[in-house]
Amino acid sequence: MGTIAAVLGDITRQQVDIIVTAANESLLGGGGVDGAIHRAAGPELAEAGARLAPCLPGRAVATPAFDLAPVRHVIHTVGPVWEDGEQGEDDVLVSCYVESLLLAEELEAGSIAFPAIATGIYGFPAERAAHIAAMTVRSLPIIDEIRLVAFDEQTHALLRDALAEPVEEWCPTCGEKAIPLLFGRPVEEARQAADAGSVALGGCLLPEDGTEPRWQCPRQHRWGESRRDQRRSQVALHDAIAVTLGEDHGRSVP
Ligand code: AR6
Repeated sequence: MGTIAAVLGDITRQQVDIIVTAANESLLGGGGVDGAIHRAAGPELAEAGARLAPCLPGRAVATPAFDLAPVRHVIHTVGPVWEDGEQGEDDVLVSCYVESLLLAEELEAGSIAFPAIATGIYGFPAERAAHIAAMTVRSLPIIDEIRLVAFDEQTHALLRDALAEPVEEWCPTCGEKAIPLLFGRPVEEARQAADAGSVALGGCLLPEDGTEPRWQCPRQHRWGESRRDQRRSQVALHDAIAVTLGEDHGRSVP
């Protein structure tokens, strides 16, 4: 497992394999961070984007990074335009981070920098977006170095706090503190975390009643989580493994 950090600065100055831009569906460039990235990468970025457009909200596509080299690729993802929070905006924002991370993994990137997608022109509330960004990348730490780049102090503080926030869960039946529950064959690290008592192993088969429990308490009660909270147990799992392995996430960098 690598590092996930909140960084304050200009994303075009980040020395990483992949920079993510908060694009619009045309991929031709625009204002905000997208404008800065297009200016730094040169006009070929818009030409390459046009060949892949349109890109729907929540999706991500990659192009070369042109003049941003040694950055190898720009990933263009389109965030949700904020309406009232009831139009699926959260899910679209989660999808921006997930799709970008999966694409970066396919491109064998060792490092990636994200801006605070959708929090500028698209109007997504900053605190809610920071929480979603942090929880989503913590639930899917498949790139060695992940930077969440903030352009202002307030966003930096929100991201830093969201990255450091412990994920805790208590049993709805008895109130005891829970640990994340893992089904399937555990990788060696998960087995070690289970030996240390910070992860519960559920065995190879999911319960036949169709439920997918994600948490377990010391009295063996098991329960799932709401769709909205889906990623919390995943984050708890990765955190427990990191602690077992003695890794320091180093989650905040000035
Ligand atoms: N480095 C890092 N972050 C930056 C930079 C920079 N150089 N410049 C701005 N930000 P926005 P959106 C921050 O509006 O809300 C474009 O026109 C900024 O402070 O860039 O997803 C696209 O083409 C904010 O926190 O993206 C779309 O049409 C964050 O980046 C539309 O805007 C995102 O703000 C997308 O809007």
